[in-house]
Amino acid sequence: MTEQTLFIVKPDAVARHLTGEIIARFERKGFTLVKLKLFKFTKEQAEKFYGVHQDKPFFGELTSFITSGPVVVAIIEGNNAIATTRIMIGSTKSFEAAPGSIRGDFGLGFTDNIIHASDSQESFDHESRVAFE
Ligand code: FUP
Repeated sequence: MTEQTLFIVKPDAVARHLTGEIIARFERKGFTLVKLKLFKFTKEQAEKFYGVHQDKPFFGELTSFITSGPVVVAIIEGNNAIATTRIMIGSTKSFEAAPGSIRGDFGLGFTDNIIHASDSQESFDHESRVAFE
C-alpha cells in the first residue's frame, strides 16, 4: 500500500556530512521524495515535535540535542513506507543496531542516533505538521 512517512537526518549526521548518503538509501530502496527541507528546530517546535516524550526523563536531553544544529527533514512515499523505513533505520541504540541499518552503519550513540522516523500514521501526521509548519 502506497503511503508516506517522515524522517529527520539529525544534527550529528548533518554535521558529519552523511545527509546525502542517508537520503540516497531511501531513493535506492525505491521511495520517492515528496518534501525536503534543511532547518533548525526552535525549542518550542522541538518540544511540540517530541510531545509524546514530554514526561520522560530524557526529554530535556532529547530536545536540546535536536535543537543543537541544522537537521534535514524529508517526507517520502512508497509501498509500506512507515514500517519499511523503521526497519531501514535500525534499533534506537545505534551501538546495538544491526549492521546494514542506517543507525547500525553510521553511529554509536543513543540520543545522538543519526536519524528519526515516524513510527505510525498518527506520528507521521503530527510530525509532518510540526516540522513543516
Ligand atoms: P526511536 O523511535 O527509535 O527514535 O526511539 P524512541 O521513540 O524510543 O526515542 C526517541 C528518541 O529519544 C530516540 F531517538 C533516542 C532518545 N532517547 C534518549 O535519548 N534516551 C532514552 O533513554 C530513550 C530515548
